[in-house]
Amino acid sequence: MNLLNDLTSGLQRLGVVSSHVRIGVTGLSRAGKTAFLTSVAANLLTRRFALAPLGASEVPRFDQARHLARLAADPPSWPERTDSVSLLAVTTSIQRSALPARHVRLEFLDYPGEWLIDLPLLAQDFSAWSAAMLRRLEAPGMTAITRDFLAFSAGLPARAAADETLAHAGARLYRDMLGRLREAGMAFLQPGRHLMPAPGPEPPWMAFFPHSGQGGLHDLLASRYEAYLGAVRRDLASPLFANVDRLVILADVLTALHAGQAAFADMQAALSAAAGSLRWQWSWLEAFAALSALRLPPRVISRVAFAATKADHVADRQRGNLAALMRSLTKLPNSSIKTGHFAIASVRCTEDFVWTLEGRPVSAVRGRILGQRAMTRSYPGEVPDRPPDAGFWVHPFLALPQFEPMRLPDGGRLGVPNIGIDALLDFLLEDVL
Ligand SMILES: Nc1nc2c(ncn2[C@@H]2O[C@H](COP(=O)(O)OP(=O)(O)OP(=O)(O)O)[C@@H](O)[C@H]2O)c(=O)[nH]1
Ligand SMILES: [Mg+2]
Repeated sequence: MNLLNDLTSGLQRLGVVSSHVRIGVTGLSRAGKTAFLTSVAANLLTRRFALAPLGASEVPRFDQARHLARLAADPPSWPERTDSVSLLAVTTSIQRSALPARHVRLEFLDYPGEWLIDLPLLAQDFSAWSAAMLRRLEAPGMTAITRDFLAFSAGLPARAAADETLAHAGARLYRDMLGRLREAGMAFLQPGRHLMPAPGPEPPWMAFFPHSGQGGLHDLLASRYEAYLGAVRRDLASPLFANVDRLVILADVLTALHAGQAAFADMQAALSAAAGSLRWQWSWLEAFAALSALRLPPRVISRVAFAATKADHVADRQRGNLAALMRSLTKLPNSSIKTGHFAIASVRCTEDFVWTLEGRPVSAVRGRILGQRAMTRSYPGEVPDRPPDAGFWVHPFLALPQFEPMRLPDGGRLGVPNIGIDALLDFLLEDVL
């Protein structure tokens, strides 16, 4: 029976009878995940793809129609924040010469960014994580927000006893601080689920914070940390996560450039930790599957597309640099995963134009700011093609205006104007379509 299953699934994976591809879309908070999926779906629907039913799936449906209707409304509006996983499926049939038609089903999962942020935890024990986290909180540019928690932490005796009141006070202080760091544009905020707690009453093991002592309090927090990792592992081993073939990792690199050196360094650390943990995560899953002989081995991620989003904030001439910058931020350890790097705008808001600034022509963009009638010009600065050195931060990268999406003709049924989505999908699906 198992052999038969293997054979059928093998044929399916080879795409002889049908292909079923699951694509995870993730990225740091506000990276543009929902806008990306809305645009991908709208554009696929103009090309012989149809929305597919989700059957008995336990994952909520990605509300494509609603997101698209908002973008196509007059005036248009952006999607609301999302804080849970959702699923979008599309299908098509491909007919090639004399071969039977091949059925293709693409499933896209909109993952909250916290999922990505928690991956690197799986490779660290509590002491290693605490040391790394406390170090990050001491970085210049952070201390205005982290001061109170760091003072609390420094005041704890190294051999503090296991004390529930203390554990709770510390956990509350720590979580408030994470929230404020997020508001300040930081992204590498672990544990991610502390900012996105699961619905329902909170289990006691959620109450922990980084601590570098050696006493009973340390052991209590360490056991909670392990319980937390257990929840992360259970998520990953659930069929929902384990069957992902390909991944799209989005990052709003331009906003991080504007937010300044500390925020940029933080995003860089988050992206490289996430990229670094990809290989490790999947080898863990394989080991898990080998133990449970009743299941097929989970698929291994074969391709990852890293994309810098909102690239319509800069002119075409700068987008090559933006993609190169994304490449240098996301080096994967030697692995068999194919990677591609892109600068994209899922929902294009601007057009390029040449602006004469102080007698010199610069490649700028112009678009309508949300709620305004007139066009606004914008030239935020030169995009560096690698992580910038200290000199770059002397002249700050300017703020990015909140542009309004271009008006969509025909309620979005003709697709969504974008930059670079086709190239990204070509890379991701070239062996399938
Ligand atoms: N100019 C421009 N802005 C964009 C684009 N895509 C997203 N944005 C902006 O980025 C914001 C966040 O986009 P979302 O798609 O909601 O991001 P998200 O990653 O789903 O955010 P969360 O669900 O809150 O984590 C939007 O409200 C827009 O202001 C784009 O292609 N161009
Ligand atoms: Mg979202």
